[in-house]
Amino acid sequence: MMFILLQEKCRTYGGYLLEADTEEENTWVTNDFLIHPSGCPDWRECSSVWVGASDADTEGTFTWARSKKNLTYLPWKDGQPDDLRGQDCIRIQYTGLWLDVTCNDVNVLNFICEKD
Ligand SMILES: [Ca+2]
Ligand SMILES: [Ca+2]
Repeated sequence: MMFILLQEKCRTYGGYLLEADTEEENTWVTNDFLIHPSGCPDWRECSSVWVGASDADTEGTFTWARSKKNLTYLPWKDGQPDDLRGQDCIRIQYTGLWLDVTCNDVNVLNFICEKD
């Protein structure tokens, strides 16, 4: 599963998958790493990024993969999360707003690892 794979990758780097837990961090990620899909050669690598959280354990309650604590900062796009076909993972869009997405999505490769 893509989500599990990315978490493992971050662990091998001695870190963990992005925990954008404040507006400041979310804005930084959005402004520095994401652009509109029309502006990059490969939209899969520029317009959204994975977040290290999911609602796989309890539908509708998103928790950090690392600490299992509930997310308090959740800047969802209008109409999200919609759990479409069982979406349990999150990606930040170039707008800074979040979408719930399928954890198996292999089309989007962009991810950021954090380190304490
Ligand atoms: Ca869900
Ligand atoms: Ca969704």
